[in-house]
Amino acid sequence: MKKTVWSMCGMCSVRCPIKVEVEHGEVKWIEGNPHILKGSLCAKGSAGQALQKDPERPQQPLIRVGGRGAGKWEPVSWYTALDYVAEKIDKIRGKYGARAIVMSCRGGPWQDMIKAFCFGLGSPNFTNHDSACGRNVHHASKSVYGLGRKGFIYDIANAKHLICFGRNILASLRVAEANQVMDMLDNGGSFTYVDVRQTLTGIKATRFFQVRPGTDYALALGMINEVIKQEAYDKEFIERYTTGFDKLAEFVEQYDANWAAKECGIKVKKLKDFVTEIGSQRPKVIFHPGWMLSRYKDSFYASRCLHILNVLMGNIEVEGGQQFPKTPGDCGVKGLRTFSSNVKKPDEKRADGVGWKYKHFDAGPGLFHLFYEAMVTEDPYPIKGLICYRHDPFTCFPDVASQKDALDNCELLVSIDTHYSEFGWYSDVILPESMYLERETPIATQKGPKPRFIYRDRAIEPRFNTKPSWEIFKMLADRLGFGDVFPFSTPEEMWAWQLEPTGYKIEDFQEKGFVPLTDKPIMYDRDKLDGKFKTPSGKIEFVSQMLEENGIPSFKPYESPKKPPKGRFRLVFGRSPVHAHSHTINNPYLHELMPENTLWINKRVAARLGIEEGDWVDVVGDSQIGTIRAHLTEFIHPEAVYTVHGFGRQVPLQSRAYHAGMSDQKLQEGLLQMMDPAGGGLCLCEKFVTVRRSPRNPRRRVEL
Ligand SMILES: Nc1nc2c(c(=O)[nH]1)N[C@H]1C(S)=C(S)[C@@H](COP(=O)(O)OP(=O)(O)OC[C@H]3O[C@@H](n4cnc5c(=O)[nH]c(N)nc54)[C@H](O)[C@@H]3O)O[C@H]1N2
Ligand SMILES: Nc1nc2c(c(=O)[nH]1)N[C@H]1C(S)=C(S)[C@@H](COP(=O)(O)OP(=O)(O)OC[C@H]3O[C@@H](n4cnc5c(=O)[nH]c(N)nc54)[C@H](O)[C@@H]3O)O[C@H]1N2
Ligand code: SF4
Ligand SMILES: [Mo]
Repeated sequence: MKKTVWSMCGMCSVRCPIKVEVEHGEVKWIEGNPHILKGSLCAKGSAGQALQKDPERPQQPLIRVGGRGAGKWEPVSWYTALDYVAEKIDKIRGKYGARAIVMSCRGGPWQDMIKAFCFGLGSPNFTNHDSACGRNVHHASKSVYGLGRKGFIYDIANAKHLICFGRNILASLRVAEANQVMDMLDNGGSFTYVDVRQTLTGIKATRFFQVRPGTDYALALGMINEVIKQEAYDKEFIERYTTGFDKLAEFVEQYDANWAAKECGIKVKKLKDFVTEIGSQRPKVIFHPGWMLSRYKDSFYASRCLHILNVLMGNIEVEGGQQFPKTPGDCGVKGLRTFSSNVKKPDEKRADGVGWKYKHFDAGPGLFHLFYEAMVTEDPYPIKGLICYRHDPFTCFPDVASQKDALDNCELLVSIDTHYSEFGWYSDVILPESMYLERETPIATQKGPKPRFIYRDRAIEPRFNTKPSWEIFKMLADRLGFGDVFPFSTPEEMWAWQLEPTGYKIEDFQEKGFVPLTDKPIMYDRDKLDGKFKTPSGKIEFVSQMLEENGIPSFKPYESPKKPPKGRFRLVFGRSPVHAHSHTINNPYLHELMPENTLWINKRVAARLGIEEGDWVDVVGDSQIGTIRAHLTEFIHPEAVYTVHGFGRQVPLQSRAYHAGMSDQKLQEGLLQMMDPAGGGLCLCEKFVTVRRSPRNPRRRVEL
């Protein structure tokens, strides 16, 4: 029997809408939802079938029987596993209070369910991965607009100029966004790319600045200076909607284009020409503020400057600029019922200090890495349990050895995952979730110019003894006495409960896989944006009241990044278009496309070290060593070496990924608490490593 099922891809965190063709209970074809993505899908999305067929994933609940990380597991039934977890939670709750449990997830459209579980349990400590991802960009955005990172969408397809600072938008991709960039280029748009190395994105760009690592802030300051000097900004918009322009102009006075070009190692004429060009193209100019600019000590300020450059372009609520994401409310439709509306947020201080010790940070998911401190010091109170849903702290956060030391103070570690994560392998219980083709999920709202409700239906039955997350959380909540937070027992009941205020029914999703809430894109009147900016003054704040009140300067004097000592390099990293972080490394198809990572090193530097293309090299941190093949190129700054994140996995049951390539996060020793105090992001690029030819026997995969 053939059927078409509407779903959402689960191979990375973008969750592209997909159409799945199923025949006799088997997935035959996956493509992007034709109504939204015109069929496009990326390589990872196409490899969903391989994941579904792969037996190298947890096949039933597992309880640890040996020491943590020893890999001795007892396969158990769902009832036994859930009873075990509930009993442990209950014991911790009785002894230390529910706040001793931290719930973490990977963010995204369904995090509300996990948040509701956390609050229902009585713990305020809901968190996610973001201090290793977009927190600096998010907080920078809040300081300028009072709105977070997702406070705007970018109308790239209609832009005249897109500028990306280390936002490798065609490799670290979202399908819809990559398509928009290509449309913009086809329409004759300009594209400026800034990186320490050449990339898939850089080679499509119309202008490429290869900068010295860690100098983005200098470049952005130089750009602001030159924009003001050339009067290339939107005076009317600045006058109408912003505060603090004079202070900004005064601050950037010292950072002119000549200075910036020298600091970054680029040509000043190229920089000045760039500013002249955007001056003639504004307001259809978009500075991408970065997705994961949380890498250097001043990335918060670099991102803040990129937000400011957008404002100077006057690009808000215009075609080809930044637009407010429209909500169901803008279409006259009531929003979905949320799970967290069913529970009261516990009235307790968070153990990561966010909201009381760190008042300038968004209390939402807080900052995960700060819980490790609380685990060790028991300040402000003990943390004894960690439940990670769709999150692998050992690949997400640096310095795995320090994380393990902190976690050893916990009495319960649970991984709810579709794969064996590195954290899962170390934890006490693995609760295997059905992979995305084998499960349904709650309905989600996708905001945008044309908001919609969208859902994921089950395409095929689970191959193994796994369950969807909504059922896992429901069953756990039942055991812990707050099952009423999830008042449903089937997906149909869940969807009906969510949709109840909206007036829609699940049948309305049948035709296209989603419910469009409007036919035409919605734009606000650009002359009536008052009330849209959520800063204390209601204006766009170049001088941020929120920062200043918390003793953090709105403008930080520039400090040049340290040069690595002789023989050492700054370790930088990024993504491959065919892998999603670490969890696709073992995927049979994607492993074939990219079985291991390499170390990019500048050709001239490599020659001095006697390293040739393909040689094994040791990359030495403090105590950790990674061994990897060298890739020699002229297209990387000589101060940096680069690798793709996610490799060097140590789960023996993942035969393809096991010790293939090198892990960057293990080398990032000492960075777990190196947080940008202004932005909250971890400074992941502030690590110097030594590189040398490796004596390793190439036939051996692991040195035992
Ligand atoms: N050194 C270094 N550190 C980094 C980065 C880097 O480049 N270098 N990148 C940073 C960034 S940008 C991010 S976003 C984080 C990402 O950090 P992680 O949280 O590690 O993100 P993922 O690898 O996407 O996925 C986490 C887990 O979710 C599981 N998973 C995947 N699909 C599902 C599913 O459908 N259900 C369930 N239950 N689980 C699922 C995966 O198997 C994986 O174990 O890492 C950050 N940390
Ligand atoms: N295929 C694929 N796509 C993904 C993901 C994935 O895992 N796989 N993950 C998604 C996630 S969670 C995120 S956060 C985004 C991240 O998307 P991006 O923010 O685009 O992140 P990266 O791929 O890590 O690219 C970082 C780039 O920064 C460069 N860089 C290093 N130092 C500097 C510097 O000093 N200045 C500048 N200008 N550049 C520098 C690196 O060389 C690298 O090319 O990608 C998303 N998309
Ligand atoms: S970007 Fe690729 S892997 Fe990610 S959700 Fe979309 S199709 Fe899937
Ligand atoms: Mo990320």
